[in-house]
Amino acid sequence: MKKMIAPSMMCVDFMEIGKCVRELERCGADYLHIDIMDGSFVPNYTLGTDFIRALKKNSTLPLDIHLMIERPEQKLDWFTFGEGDYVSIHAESTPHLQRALTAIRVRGAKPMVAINPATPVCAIKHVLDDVDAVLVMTVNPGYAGQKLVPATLEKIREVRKYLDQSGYAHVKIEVDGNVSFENASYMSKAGADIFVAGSSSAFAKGATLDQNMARLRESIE
Ligand code: S6P
Ligand code: MG
Repeated sequence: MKKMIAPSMMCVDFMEIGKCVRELERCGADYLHIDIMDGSFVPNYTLGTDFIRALKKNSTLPLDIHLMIERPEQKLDWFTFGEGDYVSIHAESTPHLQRALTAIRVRGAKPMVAINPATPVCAIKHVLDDVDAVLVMTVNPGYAGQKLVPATLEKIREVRKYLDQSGYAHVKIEVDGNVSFENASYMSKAGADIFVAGSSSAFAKGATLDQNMARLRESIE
């Protein structure tokens, strides 16, 4: 399976967004990862509905929308997404997880279920028919620039094994949080397919975006 990179738009210099999106298209980004935070499910606010609309209008890259919001099933219509886009929602964010994932599929996008570092793998067991991917959070969601929670490396391995053994080998694994050049290589070996690239790789200081993307590509392949 081809390994994919999804640069995190919350790590972009907001004064240079247009230029940066063009560069990401040129240097082979597979998705644009967009963090949506509601100040309740996570202790922060980040990007929003207008930002997604602007990206949809100005880039051909598919989106990877990460909803860190309470009760996402009540808010899906606020967002612009469609065929080819991933939309992830957290298992911890709603008592109606299956309903919410189905609603994403009905709207034409690829549903992804996300789990926080402390959430056990069994939380995804009964929604595997309803997802195209599982997002294993490798930090607690809310901020860029955090340190990897080490136990999540083993968790990636556990999810991959569980998916493969239970007839869901086609379901991809995304990793998000401190996907540094070094960590990305371990994550890849553990079975991750989609890598959210933030301040510890694509946007790391001291090299160009182009150089960082090439280096990340090397560490995951
Ligand atoms: C965190 C968010 C992430 C961050 C990404 C930043 O809550 O979901 O997508 O943007 O983790 O990457 P880094 O390398 O700064 O951890
Ligand atoms: Mg994210």
